[in-house]
Amino acid sequence: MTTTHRIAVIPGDGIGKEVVPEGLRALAAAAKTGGFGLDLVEFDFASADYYLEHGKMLPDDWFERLRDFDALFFGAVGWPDAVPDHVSLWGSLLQFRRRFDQYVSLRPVRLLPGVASPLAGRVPGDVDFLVVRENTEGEYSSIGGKIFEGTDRETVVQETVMTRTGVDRILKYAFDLARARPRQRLTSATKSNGISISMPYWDERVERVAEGYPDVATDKYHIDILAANFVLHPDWFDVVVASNLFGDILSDLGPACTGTIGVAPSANINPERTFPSLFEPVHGSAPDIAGKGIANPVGQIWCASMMLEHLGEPAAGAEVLRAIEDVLGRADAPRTPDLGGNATTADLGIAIADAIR
Ligand code: GGG
Repeated sequence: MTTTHRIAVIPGDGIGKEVVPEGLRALAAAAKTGGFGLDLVEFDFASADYYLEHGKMLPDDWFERLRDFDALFFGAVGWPDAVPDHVSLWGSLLQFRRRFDQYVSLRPVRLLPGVASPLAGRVPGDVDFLVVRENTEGEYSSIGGKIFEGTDRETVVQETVMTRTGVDRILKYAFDLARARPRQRLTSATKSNGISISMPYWDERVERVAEGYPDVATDKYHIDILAANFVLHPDWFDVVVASNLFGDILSDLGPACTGTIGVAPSANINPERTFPSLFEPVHGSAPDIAGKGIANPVGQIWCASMMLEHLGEPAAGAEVLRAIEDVLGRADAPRTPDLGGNATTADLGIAIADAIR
């Protein structure tokens, strides 16, 4: 009997609406050759258009409507001309991550063939690591407030939240990943010299959890020098675990070092599979290039690969990634402007879908 995967498709804003169709094109090709079915249902919420019509980013029953899908395939959110950024993010993506307990944000950083990297002399294979970002707490809290607004004494406070459960579970996920990889290295991002309560606590939990993984070589760097080392020595890293904010920054910096953030995927994972996981490119809605049809679809297509692996279709997932590498490695590949060419989003998306066997 053919397995059919039920996927909720949420294009969102800006270039999300342009790259999601290319991700779906690759998924359809992978389903055809892989012999499985896809039941796709598209939703218009989590977008500025929806907000302008309804005064909110999501319908009241979004949780019930999405919870029984096998996965969520998401584009990008944010359209600052229409919705303040913190309203669009907190009103959509952060709700999904929290209510569906997608506490792992997994973000691969890899030098791809045919993608010119600013890292002189490095070739594919030299840079291949994973950023594991804590995804439900940390610096992304809405706890805090303002007092004396509009006066000279105006004061703003916002809390960071680290729970033992939240910190330990992301660390264990990262250590398990590191243990399963050939290099068995884990790097922790900290800033315990300046952030004097939450970050020493993070370090303490890293040390405690590491006791259960004597086979994994563990080190830590303050976030400032770690960012510098992403640029100077990206080949040092294997699995990098970070709090919500540090992980967000590092997972944009990593792909930028490998040439373009346009190729970077991410998986927001609920490891227990109680709820659906969500797959979205690292990039945002990119209002500066939206509507021009020139966005790089590779990040979204790579998300399709990660989603297939998560859905129990590892061969199909690997085939989608192979097709990406095959096409980008060709001298005559269609290249979007961020890759140094003048191809359209669809040109590149079609070439990759056609390469899926
Ligand atoms: N596809 C990713 C996206 O829409 N990102 C918008 C954004 O601002 N994300 C911040 C975050 O990932 O926490």
